[in-house]
Amino acid sequence: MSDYQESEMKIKPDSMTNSPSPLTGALVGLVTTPALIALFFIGSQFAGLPFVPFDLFDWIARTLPGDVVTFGIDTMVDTLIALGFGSDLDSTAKLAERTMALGIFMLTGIVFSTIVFLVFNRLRASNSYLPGIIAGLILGAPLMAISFDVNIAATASDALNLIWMLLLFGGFGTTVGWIYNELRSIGVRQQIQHDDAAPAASATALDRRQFIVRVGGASATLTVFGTGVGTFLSNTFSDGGGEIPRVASGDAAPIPATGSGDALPNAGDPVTPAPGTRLEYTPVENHYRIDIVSGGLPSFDEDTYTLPITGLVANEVEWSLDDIKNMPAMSEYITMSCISNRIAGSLISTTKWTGVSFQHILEQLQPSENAVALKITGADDFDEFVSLDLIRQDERIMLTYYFDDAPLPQRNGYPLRIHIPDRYGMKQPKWITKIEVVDEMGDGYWVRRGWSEEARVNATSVIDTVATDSLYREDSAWMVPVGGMAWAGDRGISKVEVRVDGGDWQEARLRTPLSGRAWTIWRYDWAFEEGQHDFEVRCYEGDGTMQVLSERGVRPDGATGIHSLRETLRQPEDGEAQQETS
Ligand SMILES: Nc1nc2c(c(=O)[nH]1)N[C@H]1C(S)=C(S)[C@@H](COP(=O)(O)O)O[C@H]1N2
Ligand SMILES: [Mo]
Repeated sequence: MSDYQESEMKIKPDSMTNSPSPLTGALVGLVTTPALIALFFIGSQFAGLPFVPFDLFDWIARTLPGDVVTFGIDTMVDTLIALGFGSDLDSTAKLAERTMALGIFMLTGIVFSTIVFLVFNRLRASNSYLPGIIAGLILGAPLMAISFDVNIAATASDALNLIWMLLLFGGFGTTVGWIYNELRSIGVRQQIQHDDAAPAASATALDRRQFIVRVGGASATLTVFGTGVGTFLSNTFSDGGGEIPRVASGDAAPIPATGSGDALPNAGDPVTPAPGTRLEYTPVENHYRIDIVSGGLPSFDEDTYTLPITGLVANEVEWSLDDIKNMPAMSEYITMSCISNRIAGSLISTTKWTGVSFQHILEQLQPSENAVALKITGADDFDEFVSLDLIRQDERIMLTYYFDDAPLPQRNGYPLRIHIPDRYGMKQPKWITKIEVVDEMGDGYWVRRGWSEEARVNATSVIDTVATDSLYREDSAWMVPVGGMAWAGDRGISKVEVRVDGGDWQEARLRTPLSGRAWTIWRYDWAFEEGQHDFEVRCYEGDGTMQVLSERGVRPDGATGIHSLRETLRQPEDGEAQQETS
């Protein structure tokens, strides 16, 4: 017998107790998973490969009851805003989803590594790579299935996606297995060097700690590098939009026009927006975006895209984009809002929509007697139902292909989306891939998750600005322009009122809206006194109905309540004031 064999026999019982603990396994998961995420990120940015952390989150969000999901997201949004990470709800909501997605994936990696350590200790796994690879593939199998199920963004081929995921998960398992083996062999080496168990244990702990620190350092380097490279390669994770674009103070603003250069219909209106009011016509790249897609966007080819309309009709069709654009077109200036938009939130925008009336489409389909609704499905499996009765009553419901005189931006639903007047965005699928004519109304994606069935928009009014940098003098009084918007879907706005410090309600001036389906910009110039003041606003719908004043959160029927702002006003020294007049 050699010395080595002798000592191995001797240390065997001790090395059992000296195996790396499951807690060490958790730590290893904590330091290695970021590198795995970074590699997925590089792959998604560089080669259109799937970003599995988002796929996993999408899948969980779809599988869990909606209440749980929205509660989670709402809580996260509140937290992020409280921590000062977001003022703008649109991007904050996305940030919240992504943070959660990465958190869940981190947890998955940590749990995985913990289990690997537990199981390897039990099995007294051999010093080879094989157990690690197998463990990685066991982790990868369900995640790969999920990714194939939900991912609509990966542009690489299925074969490539599969190979990439096998590589990364296999590699991850191998790495964790290798680290386990290294840590155990540190323990064994220490045992050989010291006969006395106690000092050996502490030396082992020290050496192991150093080793994990080194692994962590390598992983951190890879993560930082990977994230940097990925971000450099593409900015597809950015939502555009963000801050609400506003009317500048001072210099005369350029007169806005649509994408094809047409002047807006109210260009000559004498009521001009107060400086700081949101732009009446949202630049299309600033249009808000909300959807269930947390990774890359669905993409389609202009030439090969077709829309199948099937089911209870005399004529099933499969139209190309050209077929649809050759039908009689209609355009309108339209304000759309998300039902999750809080009072004065940024999930509301206005642009010019162009498309074809669903009445015209129905004529061509010839629905059967028993046909009741359209089931419209998007590329992300988001779906909603529209009743045929509603379409027959309202020729404005349209299959939309243009925003701002140009094909829909990818983020806003290219190539096709539906417009339904007076409804929140949740009723209006983007990225339409198919339409089925069915004999029953059903609940759409968010309705199944507890949100409003009707999703009719609530009247809302918002103070965008108390223009403290655009004070001016009128006769002997100092004036401050106050302004914002009011909106009540297609019901219109007949009156907006402002009050200051709880005084009497005063009528604001209204700018002619871009259309009967667009928000109304209002303005109220107030002769102020120095000091701190509270401003409030309320509006009336076209038929004189006052907006709901009581405060209510967004779920399930959309927010209501009064918007208020507190501002401190100070008279400028003579000569300091802007030459602003209304
Ligand atoms: N395919 C699809 N369509 C969708 C959604 C979605 O998640 N997937 N979200 C809806 C919601 S909740 C809103 S508010 C609007 C937002 O449209 P926008 O992103 O163009 O502003 O899209 C609607 N259509
Ligand atoms: Mo929405």
